Amino acid sequence: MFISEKETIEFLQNCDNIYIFTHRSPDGDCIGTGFALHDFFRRTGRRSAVLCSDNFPDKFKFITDTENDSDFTPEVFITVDVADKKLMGKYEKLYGDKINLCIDHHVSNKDYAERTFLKADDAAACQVLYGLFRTMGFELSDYSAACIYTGISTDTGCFRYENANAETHIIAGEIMSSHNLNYAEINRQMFEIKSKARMTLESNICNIMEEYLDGKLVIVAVTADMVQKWGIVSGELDGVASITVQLEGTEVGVFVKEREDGTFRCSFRSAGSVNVSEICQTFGGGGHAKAAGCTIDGNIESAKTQIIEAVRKALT
Ligand SMILES: [Mn+2]
Repeated sequence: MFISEKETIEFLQNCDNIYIFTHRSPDGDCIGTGFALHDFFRRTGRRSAVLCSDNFPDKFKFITDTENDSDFTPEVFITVDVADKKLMGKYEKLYGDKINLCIDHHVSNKDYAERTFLKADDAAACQVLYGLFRTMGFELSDYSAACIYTGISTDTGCFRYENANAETHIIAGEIMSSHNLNYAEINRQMFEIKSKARMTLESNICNIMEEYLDGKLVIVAVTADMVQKWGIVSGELDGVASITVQLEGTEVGVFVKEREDGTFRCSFRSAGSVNVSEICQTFGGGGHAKAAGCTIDGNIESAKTQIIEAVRKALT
């Protein structure tokens, strides 16, 4: 059930012993929201822990290197930036049907939780959480300011995407003016620093780029064999999807990655007017108009054929 800001604040102010879940393949937004919420609970005398199906990538250490409370029996379950309980990964089975509150900004949110606070116009779940804190009059710590800023910056591609609207910039400005925040260093860590392995990976990615539909569609498909041959470890492919729409003339880019279970994780990006969330929904996924994802079964060739057909339809 979708609930109001007031109801959400009441809930947040009155719960205790909380598990906060991010989505699998965690990004800056779910990590930032999860830990900023954890910081809120901690500073208001409650116990909570942030849980994720996958490990947090090293570059978020400045956020994730904080103590989770332990030794408590969870009573309340909250998801952040999780549009679909499937995205809870290994935690879905145990907790997927028990979520008391979901805080999200995905228009495709499945309304799987008991209560959902959704602001689909917000650029990031971190922006949603910031709005709640602001209404509550809760003052961020420097730490949670860094969490929130990181989530907003990463979900907007460093304030470059269309979702970075005036309100998003105003919020970033508020955070910057009232906190000791090393935003330049955060953005350098998030967007510029690359390992040698990453540089090599990006050149490999460019080499396997395939163009379809007169160059309007680019597919980059990384199979399990390539993952092994290139020595890719978890998290290293984050952000690769955006490379698929960098080539001149591309309208839709799809980054396909074979998972260990043989299914394909497909990340769609749109550089033009195609709504890739709609395409992904036909495959049981979802997301945003310009960035969305889904899972496709079968073999790599049939996955590509399905993608090409779906994009061809969307382009006409
Ligand atoms: Mn997000």
